[in-house]
Amino acid sequence: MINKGTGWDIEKVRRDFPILREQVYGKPLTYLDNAATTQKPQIVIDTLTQYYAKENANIHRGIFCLSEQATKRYKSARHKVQGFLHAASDQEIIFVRGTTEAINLVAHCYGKTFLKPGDEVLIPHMEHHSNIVPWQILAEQNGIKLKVAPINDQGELMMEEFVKLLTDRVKFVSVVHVSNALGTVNSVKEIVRLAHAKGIPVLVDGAQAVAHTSVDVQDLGCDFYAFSGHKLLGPTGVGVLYGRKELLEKMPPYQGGGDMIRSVSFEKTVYNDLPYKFEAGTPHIAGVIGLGAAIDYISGIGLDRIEVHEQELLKYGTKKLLEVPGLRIIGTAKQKSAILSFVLGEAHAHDIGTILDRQGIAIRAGHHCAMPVMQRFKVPATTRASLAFYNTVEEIDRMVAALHEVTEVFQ
Ligand code: 7TS
Repeated sequence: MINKGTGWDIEKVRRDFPILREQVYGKPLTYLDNAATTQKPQIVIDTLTQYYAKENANIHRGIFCLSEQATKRYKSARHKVQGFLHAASDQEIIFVRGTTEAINLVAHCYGKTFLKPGDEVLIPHMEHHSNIVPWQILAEQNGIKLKVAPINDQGELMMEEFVKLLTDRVKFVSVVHVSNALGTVNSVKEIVRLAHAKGIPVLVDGAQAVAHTSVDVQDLGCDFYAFSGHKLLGPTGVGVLYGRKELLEKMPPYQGGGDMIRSVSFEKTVYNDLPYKFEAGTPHIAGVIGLGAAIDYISGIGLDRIEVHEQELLKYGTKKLLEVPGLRIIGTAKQKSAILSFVLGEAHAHDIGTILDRQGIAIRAGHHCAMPVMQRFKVPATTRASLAFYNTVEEIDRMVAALHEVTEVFQ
């Protein structure tokens, strides 16, 4: 069926994802846990298989054909990421294991070098643990202070409070683009503008953004941007840290080893140029090439169309969920991505998850690695459906019907 808003045939799109044809307990798989990880299109799976079956060689070192080819493909993937993020240079694209490693890299290399005891790092209350704990480790080791900007009952960052907290002691701001627990889309451009007016660098955690909206790091103006390949239809174990060249050049390396050096002697080691300075050792070559294929695929579908489709699903899903007796949505920001977090009467999220699982419906139950968000909303956990462009209205109907059954069980 052709969707009027997006002009695409959803069934055709779904055929690109072999796992969507799978059954669970004899029921069609209804995959609604895309914030945890997205499914992979056939072209990404084929790219990985092809690489290992026909092209496998280490990069940057062999003078033989396969190694040169692998090096070329690795480089080409970096170029694709540069285009995807609209970065000024591919030297600003560092391949890492994922968002978590990217943030840890910045906390370690930038934080340990440029932040002094008493300096403050400001984050919103809605952050994933991976944008909290690295700063707490830095606080323990370097004596910096972590400051938290409050969120309102809709799950939006309270901008007036944020501005008040942005004092002269704040030397770094780290903020999620899209909250994985609430779906809130932060006004990142405005946050960057406010911080930069005071000379404060900003890191953006883009883990939940890149597969759902188009990102232009130069337009946002941010200094660092982090994301994971596996949440963007790509393989696990690979991700990206974008960093402004000027800052990356000033930062010391993250890890030492092969590839990150130009020359080594026991007296003096000279580090390599960007981006290699931050890529010690053999990288996840297949993963990077697979991520390149994922970027080609998603760009072919078009993030503008993806956004239209997902916003339609969000609107529909919100309306249908609110028809379930006793259901309360946690996270009702005006600017919201297609994430539906909710609590349902007295039913525990894990029980809901188990009941839905028996119907082949994969959703997440728990704190979503955002325990402070649960504390803010005074709930132990939420049930969360997180949507992707290959999800359908029928899948939402299936989930909602199962939730009606849950309410009957718990009455
Ligand atoms: N930041 C955000 C906003 C996230 O949602 C996640 C993962 C991460 C960072 C960490 O990404 P990783 O790839 O390095 O692990 N979020 C989730 C989730 O919502 N459910 O499972 C993982």
